[in-house]
Amino acid sequence: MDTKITLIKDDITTIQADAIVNAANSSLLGGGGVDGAIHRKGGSQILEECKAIRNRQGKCATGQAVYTSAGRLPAKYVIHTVGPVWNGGGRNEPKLLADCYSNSLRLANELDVKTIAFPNISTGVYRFPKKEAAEIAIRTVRDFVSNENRTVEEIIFVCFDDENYLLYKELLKI
Ligand code: AR6
Repeated sequence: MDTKITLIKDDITTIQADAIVNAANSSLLGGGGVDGAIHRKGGSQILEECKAIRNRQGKCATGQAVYTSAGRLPAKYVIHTVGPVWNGGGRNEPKLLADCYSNSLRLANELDVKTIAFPNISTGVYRFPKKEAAEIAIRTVRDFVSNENRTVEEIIFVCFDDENYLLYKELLKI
């Protein structure tokens, strides 16, 4: 399949994709940053579904992904993934960040998702260096598209801050 990889600078809660990805924490119960915006604008339905997941499986481990509906957001699903907290890079952070992208895309395939939007996972409160995070995100998404993808036709990187947007623009050469 010919999958498009695109870039925009926007608020991910406004994106009309089949799935948007949330940079959650392992509690799945909300927080600040993009997580706060998704729960605030999406309404209580998302939190109710997150609580049901907690009751079923407990916390969500770093690098893993789960999904809920998107409540009042224009998307169909929210895929919640837990990025690593940056602790200097020696605690498997790069692999765990790559896992966030590949596990979210695997879930997207299971859900028959055609368009998916990613925020810049771990590059806010979790302090992952932005350039390294962008390189990992792009490499992992491209690998997935070449090797595993069945359903996704467009992957959108949604940057919120100028620094990330310019980094992605440079790395994607678009
Ligand atoms: N749309 C798109 N991107 C956004 C938005 C938005 N509305 N708001 C922020 N960003 P962060 P993390 C960008 O801190 O580092 C939460 O409290 C932001 O510019 O949201 O993975 C969770 O509950 C940054 O580039 O997530 C966790 O506890 C990127 O989203 C913790 O933060 C990620 O920043 C997760 O930290």
